[in-house]
Amino acid sequence: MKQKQMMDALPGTVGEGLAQRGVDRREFLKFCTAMTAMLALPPSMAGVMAEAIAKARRQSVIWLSFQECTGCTESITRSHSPTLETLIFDLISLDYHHTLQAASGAAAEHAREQAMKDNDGKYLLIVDGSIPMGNAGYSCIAGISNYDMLVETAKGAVAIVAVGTCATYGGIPKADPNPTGAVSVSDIVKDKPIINVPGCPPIPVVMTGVLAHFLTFGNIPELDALGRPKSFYGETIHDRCYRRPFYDQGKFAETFDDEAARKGWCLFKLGCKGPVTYNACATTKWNEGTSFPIESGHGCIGCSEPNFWDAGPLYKALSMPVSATGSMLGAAAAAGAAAGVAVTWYNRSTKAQAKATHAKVTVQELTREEK
Ligand code: FSX
Repeated sequence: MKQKQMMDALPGTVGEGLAQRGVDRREFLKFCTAMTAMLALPPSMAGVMAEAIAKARRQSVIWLSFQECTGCTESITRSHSPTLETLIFDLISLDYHHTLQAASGAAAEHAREQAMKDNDGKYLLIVDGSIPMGNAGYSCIAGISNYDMLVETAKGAVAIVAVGTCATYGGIPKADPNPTGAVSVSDIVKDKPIINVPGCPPIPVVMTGVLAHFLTFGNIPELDALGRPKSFYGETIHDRCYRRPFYDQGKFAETFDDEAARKGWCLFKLGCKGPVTYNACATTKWNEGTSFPIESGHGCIGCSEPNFWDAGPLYKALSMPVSATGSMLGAAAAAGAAAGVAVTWYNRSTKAQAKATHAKVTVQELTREEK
C-alpha cells in the first residue's frame, strides 16, 4: 500500500524520516507540545518527547481485527488527514493490518509472520474486535480462528493495545445473549501488559496518544483499574462537559426539541451517561476538535464503559441525586461526589448489576463508600 511503501523508503530513525519528508522541527515540536498536553505531562516534556521520538526507530506494529464493525479503523484513519496527528501514524511501521494493507491471502499472512520473526519480543500488538469462544468458525482470518491468531501473535509482542470497546470488554458482539461467546483480549492474554483504549469507536487522538507515549517512554502509560490510560480516561465526560454549569443550576432539557434543548441546557434527563462515563470526548472532542455528541445535541451513551449496551435504556435518566439536597450549590457538590463513587461502583459491576444501577440506585447507595 502507498503508506507502507512510503514508510519502507524512509531511513532508520524517525527523525531522519521526518526530515526527508520535509517536516520541520518547529512543526514537530508543536505536535509534541500538543501531545504532552494531551498526556497530562508538563510543557517542558515537549522537547524531551521530540528528542526521544526523533531518535527512535519506527516501532513495528501488528494490528489484528476480530469481531467488530471496523469503526475503530475508520476512526484512526481520521488522523490521516493532513494534520499533525498524521505524524504519529508515520512514526510506526504498520506491518500488518488486514483492512488497510494491499496484500491479501498468503502474502498478507506472510507479512505478519515476517514481522513477528524480525521483531520478536519487540513489536506492539494492536487488537480491535472481540474474540468468539463459542465456535471458531464465527470469525476467522486466512482460515485461522481469532483465538489462535491472538494467542500466536501475542507471544512475541512487547505489549498489547486493545482498541475499542469490543477488544477491551467484549463490546457489542458480547451484548446479551452474546451469541458468539465473545470475550475481550484481557480475558485470554494474561502474561503481557495490556493497554485498554475503549470507545465505540475510540477517539483517534487517544489511540495515537497511546502510541506517542509508548514511543517516547518505551513503556505503557499509567492505567486505571480497568486498564485505561489515566491521562485520557481519568475524568468523566460530566467532569469536563461545557453543559455542566446548567446541571449545577438544575437546568435540564426535557425533550430534544424544547426551549431548554435549544438553549443548550443539560441533557441528563434525556439519558446522558456522561456522569458515569470516563473518556476524553469533552476535552479532545472529535473531527479535529470540532464537536462531540453532547455538543451536537445528543447525550453520551457511555460507549467506553463495560456493558454499556445492556446497562439500561439510552434515553432513560440515570438515577442520580441531582436535586437531593436543599440548596442548589449543595446539590451540585453532592452530585459531584456521588458521581465519583457511582462511577467506581458502576465500572466494577457485572451486566446485571449495571442494569440494576439504572433501575434502582438510590442516593444512599451512590454515596456509599466501596468496601
Ligand atoms: Fe467494536 Fe471496533 Fe465499536 Fe466498531 O474495531 S468498539 S463495534 S466502533 O469497530 O471494535
